[in-house]
Amino acid sequence: RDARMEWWREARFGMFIHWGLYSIPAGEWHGQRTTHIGEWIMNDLSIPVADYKAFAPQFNPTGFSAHDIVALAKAAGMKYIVITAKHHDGFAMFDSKVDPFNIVAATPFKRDPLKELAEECRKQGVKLGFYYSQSQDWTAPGGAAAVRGTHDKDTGHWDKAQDGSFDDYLKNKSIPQIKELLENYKQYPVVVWFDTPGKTMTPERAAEVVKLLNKYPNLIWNNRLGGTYKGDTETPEQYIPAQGFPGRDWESCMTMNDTWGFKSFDTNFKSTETLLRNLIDIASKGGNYLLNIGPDSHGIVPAPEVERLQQMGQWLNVNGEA
Ligand code: FUL
Repeated sequence: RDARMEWWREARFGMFIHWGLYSIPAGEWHGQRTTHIGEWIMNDLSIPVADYKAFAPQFNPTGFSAHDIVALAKAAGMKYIVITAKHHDGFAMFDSKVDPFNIVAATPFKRDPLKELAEECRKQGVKLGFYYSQSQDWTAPGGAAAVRGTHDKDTGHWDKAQDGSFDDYLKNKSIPQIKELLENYKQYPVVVWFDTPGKTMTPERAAEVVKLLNKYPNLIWNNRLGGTYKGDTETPEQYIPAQGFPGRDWESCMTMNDTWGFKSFDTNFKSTETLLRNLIDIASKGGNYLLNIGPDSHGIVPAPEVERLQQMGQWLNVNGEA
């Protein structure tokens, strides 16, 4: 098990990418601005399923360049990338035969960014992992939703179209899509990053996912699958643990501004100096820094993010050790 973690322990610095349909509303829907993180807009503004799905035919991010993103990660000194393959909104950013609500089947773009990233990562020598929201899915019938605001107190749902059986969702969408992700990208993913299991991911249900994961002995997965599984890595979010996690591998994931998914009006960026201090602090405590970028609806990485990553790389070139 330790040999499997070796590259990850040495990596120290990775790129998180939150990118999906939520980059179209970019924090604002029907004149209302969300005060929360951009990728949660469907839930926070109670957007009906049909309206949210209608973003797909508008999604044509022709500015996306896997080459440039991988090169940017490398220039920053990052050793791996983790991208949202499917976030809580249920939209797959990859070619999925399991469910047509995906970037290849439902958009004019028709390209699979995960495939393009996998090819570039292979060429440029960067590791690639996939984030997958295994439990929350706000557009698939039966998918879980964190209970918020005026939504149903049990299911968290706000639209009849969300009614359904969670077990059917798990069996017919979530697990089959995880399988697609594990099978279709050659030597990637090396990491699967689960999220927000909630109470729906019981030990029995999580065990169904683990059965699949166990077929990939080199795979690293985090502590957010659910049930009683601790996974390989602790995932402190938006903070640096004062003492690290003695005896555990860990990775602080953080944003540069105050959102993961692109928000057009969030300009509250941390300075390059702060980001470098975070990296050094985390590395000194034995952790990894998974620093997020949020490409816009054209697939373009916001300029303040590019600038900061380039500056971090320049500093590391002079002062870093690897
Ligand atoms: C959270 C998610 O709900 C956020 O949207 C984001 O993906 C963050 C990294 O994890 O729990």
